[in-house]
Amino acid sequence: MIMKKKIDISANINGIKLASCIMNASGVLCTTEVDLNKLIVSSSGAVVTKSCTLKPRKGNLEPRYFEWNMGSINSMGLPNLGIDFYLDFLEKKNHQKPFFLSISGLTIEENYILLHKANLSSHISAVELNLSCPNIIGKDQVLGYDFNNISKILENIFKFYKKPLGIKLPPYFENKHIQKMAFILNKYPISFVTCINSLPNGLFIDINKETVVIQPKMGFGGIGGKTIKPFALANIRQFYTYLRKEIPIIGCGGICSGEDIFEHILCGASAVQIGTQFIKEGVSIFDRLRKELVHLLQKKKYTSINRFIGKLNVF
Ligand code: OXC
Repeated sequence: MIMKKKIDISANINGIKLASCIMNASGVLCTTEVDLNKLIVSSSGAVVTKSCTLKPRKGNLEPRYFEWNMGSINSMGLPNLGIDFYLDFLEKKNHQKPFFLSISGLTIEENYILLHKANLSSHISAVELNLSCPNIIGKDQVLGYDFNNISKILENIFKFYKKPLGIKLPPYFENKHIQKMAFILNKYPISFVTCINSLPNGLFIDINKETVVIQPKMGFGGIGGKTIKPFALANIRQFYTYLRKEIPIIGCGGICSGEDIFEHILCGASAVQIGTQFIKEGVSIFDRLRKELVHLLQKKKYTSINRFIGKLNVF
């Protein structure tokens, strides 16, 4: 009988141990108690919450999400139950899985208040600070593009915030922007970087009706899914090059298969998040992707994902 070697797909995000490197992306089926309970019992390696604000929010008008075979467009507008709901949920819930509280204050001051609250919780593994929501009506600037302010914000945060902090970034399209952002992040005790959020301000059109497909912001919204994988890979690769090696990257964008996960890791991701494809398939996706990744590693004779993180070859 041929004994198959155990394949290790666990991840260690600065001391936060995930049994599987595959988890949900913030925003996807992680808003309500029902959603979170399903994630807890699923085979995802961690639970990430919907980005929360201080007060509960209904979000933008519907229709606000649309998907086609190659991707998705959304302008959800941060519908969430408010930070107290997520902190209370955790307080009551006895479970072992790493839990990432995603926050996205509507102002910088609101982010500070949210972080003060998160600081008091002994149940969260880390905060993922979302600097990249593209869909807030009346706010044109995605914080992650505001290079002048980020340093000051992080400086203020680390004066009082003592728990692990990850930063969720928007996609960048110029090497110099990634270099600049990495230079800023390298100065702070960041626990991880998640890249990328959806590609902001895309437009999808229904050719029969000759209309846009979502209502908010005249149809403009964040693009996710298969279509954005090359941009996710490029951002991961460049951040892997420029970030301090102590800052792991969580890859997000366009993952539909075990092979896609392999590509993210090869570019430099230590773990991955699933967005659009998780909406399509539900929690069973974590099992499918885990199996596909393990199968691929067996074929390639890798015993652990640690063997090839960032080991992409170039000509
Ligand atoms: N990214 C976010 O950060 N937030 C949501 N959409 C998105 O693409 C949202 O709530 O609009």
